[in-house]
Amino acid sequence: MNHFLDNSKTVSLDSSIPDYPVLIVENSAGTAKVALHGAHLFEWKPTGADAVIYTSPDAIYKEGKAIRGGIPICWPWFNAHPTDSSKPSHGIGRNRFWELSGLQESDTETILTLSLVSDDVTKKLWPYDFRAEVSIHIGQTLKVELTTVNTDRQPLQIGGALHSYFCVNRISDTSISGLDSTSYLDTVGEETVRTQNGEITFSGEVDRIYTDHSGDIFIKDKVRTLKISRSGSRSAVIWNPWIEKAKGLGDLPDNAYHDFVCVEAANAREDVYLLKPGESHTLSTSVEVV
Ligand code: TA6
Repeated sequence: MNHFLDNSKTVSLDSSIPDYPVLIVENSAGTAKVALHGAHLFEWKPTGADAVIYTSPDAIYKEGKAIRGGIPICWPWFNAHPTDSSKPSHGIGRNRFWELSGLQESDTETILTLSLVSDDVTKKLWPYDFRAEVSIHIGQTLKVELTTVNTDRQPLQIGGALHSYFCVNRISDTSISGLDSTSYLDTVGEETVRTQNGEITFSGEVDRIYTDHSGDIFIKDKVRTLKISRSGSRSAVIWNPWIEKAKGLGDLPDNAYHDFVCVEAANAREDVYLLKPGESHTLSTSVEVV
């Protein structure tokens, strides 16, 4: 990894957390932090703006536990494994160390590429050969691309989500637009298919999978508007845990539900991809302050 960093002008290595390397990115467009663990971006602050990406002050930074916040790489399945509930929720990618495999940089943008290749550990959880790459573009816009290459001799199914946590000044003053008239699966309580009417507002737990949608989504609070775009995705997840669920998360302060909302570029439920040997799929999300 170090040979990428030896002459870098915008990326440095923070080794202050034992056995948990973090890349610090600083360029003219802003600053960011990316843990090699989970290829997990957990801070992004554009120059002249407040932080866009939320991370819990109680987040845990250790192997095998996803940081609460940032953009967790939920891969190669979303939420529970489709057929085996003993497998980790949200897949294997967010709980493994990835390798820094590429770095491109200019004054205004830094592009980090991190890779994960199948090994004995991954095969115990997901019996396929693969190469996965996360490219993180830190500039005026933040873009994260997750590419899966099927290096196996059999087809494999890819699902997942870029589980992005966004800062809001207060969830009860926040609305989300861009999903009007879109069908969604409401997973709070008994799963129910509903249709979105107007903007999404928050007065309780929200945990929804919007389907057959690929347009831009906007998060508006009293301070600013964030524009979220996606590609390789026809499902989007909107989540806020609200009071009771927040209390049940040990790595999130009880009242922190006020401070974030998740808008996730997903390949959830039926929105999955069957890759033949040699085929690849890229799921991406980008966010900018508008
Ligand atoms: O994306 C929404 C969701 O699936 C919620 O149901 C909730 O479980 C959230 O992800 C967080 O999951 P995690 O495993 O990171 O606690």
